[in-house]
Amino acid sequence: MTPSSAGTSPSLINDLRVLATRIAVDAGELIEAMRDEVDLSGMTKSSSVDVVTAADKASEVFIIEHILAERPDDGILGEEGGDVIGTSGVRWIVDPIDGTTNYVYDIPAYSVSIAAELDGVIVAGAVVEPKSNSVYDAGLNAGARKNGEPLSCTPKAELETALIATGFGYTADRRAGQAAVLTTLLPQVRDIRRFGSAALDLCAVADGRVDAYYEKGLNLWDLAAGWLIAAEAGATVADLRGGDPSPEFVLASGPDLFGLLRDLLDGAKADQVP
Ligand code: LIP
Repeated sequence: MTPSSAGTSPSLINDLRVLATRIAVDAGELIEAMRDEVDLSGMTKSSSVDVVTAADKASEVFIIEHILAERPDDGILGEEGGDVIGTSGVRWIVDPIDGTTNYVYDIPAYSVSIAAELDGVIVAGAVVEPKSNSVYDAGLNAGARKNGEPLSCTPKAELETALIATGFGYTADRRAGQAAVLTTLLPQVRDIRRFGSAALDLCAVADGRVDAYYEKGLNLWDLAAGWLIAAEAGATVADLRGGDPSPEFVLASGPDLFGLLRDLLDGAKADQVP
């Protein structure tokens, strides 16, 4: 369901937004404090290049503890396995460190991403990039902000001068397919950026630092908060088939660019790579 159709009370949305932001800021301070202890031999998950660190796990434990201290009846879905069944109808979707590879290499493009879903609709979210103290937040039908200032995506309406962010999966066959898509796309746009954090890519669309972002193969925790932030900044956020974004595919851009980029990516079979 797109984050635009829930009839949720504005005060609840604001409460969830404030809580997500506060905890994401505090978790960001935690992972920064742990950053210098990280070694490159972090544990791996889906492949030898899909790393997870002690900081990922410590951040998720911290976030879950602080959410449940305030809202003990809520559910939680966490990237590192911190799943909690709730009874309130609110489910928190947590990426304790999005951009873990950047975190391990100390490249300043990693984030804490926390979203609140109510009855299946994302209604509040926060993404914090701790290195630069950048705090993005949004509430359903309540706008998106960066460090308290309102956000708007770009009005870009042509491909030739569009700056496009994207990302790549962790397996060789998917990366080969994604490289083939890039070969089609790159000659037709201004340039490509690969920052390494989907949450920050979506925030970059929201604040106009890129004109669009697409990726195949995200998890819901990579996507949830950034989706709302970009949508509340005026972007269209969807898959290539007229549906909501999902692990299958996400494309986010201003409304006037979306159809052009969707057709180009559809022609390149971007959502059909392995
Ligand atoms: C990352 C995403 C990024 C994608 C990476 C990875 P992680 O999430 O934010 O957009 O390209 O492959 O999935 O694994 O750092 O939480």
